[in-house]
Amino acid sequence: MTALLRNTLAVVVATTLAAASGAPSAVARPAEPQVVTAHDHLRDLAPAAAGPLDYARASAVLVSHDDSTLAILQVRGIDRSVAGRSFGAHLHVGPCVAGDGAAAGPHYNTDTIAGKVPPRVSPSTEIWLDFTVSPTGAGNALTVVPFTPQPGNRSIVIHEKPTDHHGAAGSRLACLPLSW
Ligand SMILES: [Cu+2]
Repeated sequence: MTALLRNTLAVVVATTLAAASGAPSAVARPAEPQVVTAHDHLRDLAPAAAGPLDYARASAVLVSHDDSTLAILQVRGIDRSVAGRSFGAHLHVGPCVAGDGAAAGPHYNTDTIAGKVPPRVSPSTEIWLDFTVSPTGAGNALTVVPFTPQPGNRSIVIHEKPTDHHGAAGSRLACLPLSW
C-alpha cells in the first residue's frame, strides 16, 4: 500500500469513525488516528504438511480513532481448490514466527489487557477477521471494534476452521506479522 493511499484511508476512516461516534466536527481533535499496516507473505505455522495458504500473502490495516478500530484483512494467493471454505483469523498478542504457532500466544483481548477477570470473549473484545475463499483464491474481512489495540510485536493468525462462539477455530495454519 502506498503512503498516499494509507494516509488517505486514514483520514477517510477517522472521519467516518468520528461521525459514527457523534463527535462534533467543529471541535479540534488533538488525537491523531493510529494507523497500523502490514503486507507480507504469510508465515507457515504448519510446515509438516502442504496447506492451502503455503503461497498466500496478506495485507492488514488497523485504523484506530476515539477508541474505535477498523480492521481490514486481505489475503491473496490461496490455493483455489479451497474456494468456498472459511477460515478463522484473529489478532493475537504474540509475534508471528514460522513453524512456531504457540509463539503467537492467545488472542488479543481488550478485557485481558485491562485486567478484567474473567475476560469476555467476543468479536467486540477481540479482533476477529474470518474470511471465505473466493474462486480466485482471495479472502477479505473487515471488522470494527470499540477499543484501540496496544502496541507490540503481534500477529494475525489464520486457523483451519471458522471461529466459533468461544473464539476457537482449530489449529494454526499461518500468520502475518504486525508490529507497531
Ligand atoms: Cu486465532
